[in-house]
Amino acid sequence: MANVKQKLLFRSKNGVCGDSVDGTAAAKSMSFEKRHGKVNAGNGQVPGRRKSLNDSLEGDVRDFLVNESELHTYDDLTKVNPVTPTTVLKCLQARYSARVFYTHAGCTLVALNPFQPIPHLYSLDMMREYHSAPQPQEFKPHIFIVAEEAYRNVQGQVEPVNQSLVVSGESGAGKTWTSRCLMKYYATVAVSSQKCQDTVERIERRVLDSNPVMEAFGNACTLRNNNSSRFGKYIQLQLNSSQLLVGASVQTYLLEKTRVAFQAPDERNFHIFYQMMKGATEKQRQEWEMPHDQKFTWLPNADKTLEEDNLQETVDAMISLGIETDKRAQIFRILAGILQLGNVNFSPALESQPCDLDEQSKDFLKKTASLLQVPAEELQECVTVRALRAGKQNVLLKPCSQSECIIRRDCLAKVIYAQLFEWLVTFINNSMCSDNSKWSNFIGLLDVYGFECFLLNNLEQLCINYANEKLQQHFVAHYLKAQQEEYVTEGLKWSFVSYQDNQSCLDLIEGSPTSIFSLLNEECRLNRASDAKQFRVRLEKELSGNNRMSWDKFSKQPHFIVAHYAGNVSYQIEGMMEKNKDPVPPELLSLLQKSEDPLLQSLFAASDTEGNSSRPHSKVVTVVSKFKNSLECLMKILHSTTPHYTRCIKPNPDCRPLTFRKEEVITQLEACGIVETIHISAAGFPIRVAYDSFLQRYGLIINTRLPQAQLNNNEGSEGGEEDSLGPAVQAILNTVQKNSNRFTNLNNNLMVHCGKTKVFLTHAMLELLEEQRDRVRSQKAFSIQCCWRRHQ
Ligand code: AOV
Ligand code: MG
Repeated sequence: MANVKQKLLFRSKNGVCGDSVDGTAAAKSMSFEKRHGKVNAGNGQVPGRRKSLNDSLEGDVRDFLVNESELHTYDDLTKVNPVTPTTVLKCLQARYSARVFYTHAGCTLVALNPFQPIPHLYSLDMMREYHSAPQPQEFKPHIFIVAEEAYRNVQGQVEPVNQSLVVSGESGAGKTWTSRCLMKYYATVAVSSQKCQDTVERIERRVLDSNPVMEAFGNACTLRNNNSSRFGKYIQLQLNSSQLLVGASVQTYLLEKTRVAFQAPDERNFHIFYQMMKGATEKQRQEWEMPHDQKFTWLPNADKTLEEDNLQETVDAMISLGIETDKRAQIFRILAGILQLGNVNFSPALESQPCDLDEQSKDFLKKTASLLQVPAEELQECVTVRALRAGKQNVLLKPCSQSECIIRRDCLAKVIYAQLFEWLVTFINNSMCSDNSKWSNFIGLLDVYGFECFLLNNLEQLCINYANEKLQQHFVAHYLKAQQEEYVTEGLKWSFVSYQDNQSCLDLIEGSPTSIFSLLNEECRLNRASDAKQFRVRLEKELSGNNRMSWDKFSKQPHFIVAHYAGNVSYQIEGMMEKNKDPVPPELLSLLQKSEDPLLQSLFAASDTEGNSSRPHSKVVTVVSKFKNSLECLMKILHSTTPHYTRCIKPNPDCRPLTFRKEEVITQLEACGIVETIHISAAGFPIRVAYDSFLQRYGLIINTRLPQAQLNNNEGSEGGEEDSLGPAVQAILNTVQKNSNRFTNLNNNLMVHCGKTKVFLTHAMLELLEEQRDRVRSQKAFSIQCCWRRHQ
């Protein structure tokens, strides 16, 4: 309740268009009608189902009730009138042109990517300004408002409540950028002003330094984004009872490890490899077997210069996190070993002989072996010969074909890299994580890979898009459903705005008993030879009735199409099974266990490593099963926190500064459900005030005050307020209506609804109430003054 009160106070102070940071005077002086429209269709009438994507973007501009020159002043998309995809788009475009990058959309924040540095917008002064403001929401929309709201909410009214900041959007939209910005915010405001507390300082530094390390190892240049996150992460910033940042922990999700050994055309490997190649000292080059003229197959597009290619920054961050010199040396040697391995090629196998290696490849293999500190002959044997168990004792050796050798080589690189990444994440956690007794609450920042749709999509994209479906569902469940259900609970009659529920898509992907995941796992367990074909046949047979699933009849490649909330994606079936099984030949694991490199040894010390178990008869835990489990844990955490959603929008596909492409933006607004959110927020009554609070604040309009006894009584009561307080509330509303000369034809019902325990208001109604309250107060102050003068 106090939350509503707080919002209520803030909203009313300066009206709705709070532009106090750079003080857009026009917004403040704008007349009431102009800001809300004469009769705000969005506030009083149920808008129809939103138009489809294909509707003309220019179509309904003539309906636009507000002056287009003022569009950029609309801080909240729910107040654009009428709310249509076109008007919302126009508003965002106008704001973008005016270099305003943040806009509220009811309960979410829309962040447009400027694609160029805007330093003052994120300065320390700006952080402090938002942090110290009594009502930061009065300021211009900003990611710092979301940050500050979460920070203040952690304390909770009754008991502390953990918070989650969920940042979503497509690849390159600005999720990682935003979550870095949020971390900086908390590392600035949630620290003691007594700087002598060096542990606190160390922690905030470490929390920030976890970013460059994780990004160096987990980000890469893709077609969509030069710094694309190839893993998902959820960082929990741990706060103590004094709201100080005392530690952090990070959970990562599904690193795209295939990238180590395969990079799509025009894409790159993980940044760290380029950092090494470009930033190594002469001594390091010798140590890493990396002379200047060396070419690496797994380092394509190395001529592209990125600001991310900064080895020193990564090393400095590693040092700050406490990764010691020895360990760093081991890490870089292992990485250098992986690069050498990528240059090893195999000649086609001659009859029942293992594939041979040419002289160059032999040399690369030797270098790999020396960097990984494993015997070179064993390394060669492991990648070219398969050991088959026959019975308990016997092992049969079978030479691999050329393509099998390549698979084994790649597998070795992937398993090492993935283990190394895991090790780093564990190290970072140990370095940042505070003792359980020292922190009481957390603010979680979720930054997962955005929805992806390439020409060729496989298991990685299916998992990424599945994660996005899950988040979308959480968003829908949390806000849209909750908002509408509250009307029902409060006994309000309300025609629901229809919204896209993606449960059916999730059922198709992960449901039981039959879904893509269940069939995929089953096929993997059966281990059949012609698995791609079989899988396709089963999908078609068992899921053909599902309207979220389809096939392109003309395509020769076995594939299936899923209708995601963000669009259709075609997934190729070839290779999907192998990726799901993700088998690691036991020979490779035992080779790595024999390494003399202490780090590599510890990475593979346990027999069960990240890949699948080396024991042949153990139950295979597939990639999708693991991913599903980790996402379920994440969803549980999210459900236990108060979420705040930020939707990042990529204004153009080429990452060009300050370029706004309407088609690009509207698709994203539709895909992430923003348009529906706006509809529901605007069509509804976004301000809800309990009867007692309402009377407390507005009682003076009719000269009524809520008796203290009544207030006390109502505090613990479960409804029934309407009976006792309803008439007074109604009287206030009637008076406001009567006094309002602007809204002569105002029908209360358009702007206010009385529920069982709360009054539901539109922004317009709130403003009327506040105006009248102010007027009564100044009249009273005036008469007190007069009275006082008379008594002088
Ligand atoms: P993503 O995280 O959403 O994509 P990023 O956060 O990496 O996208 O943003 C992409 C690029 O946009 C960044 O490298 C910055 O150059 C720029 N950028 C984003 N937000 C801002 C901002 N507020 N101000 C200035 N520049 C910005 V992906 O990880 O690919 O889904 O997998
Ligand atoms: Mg990212």
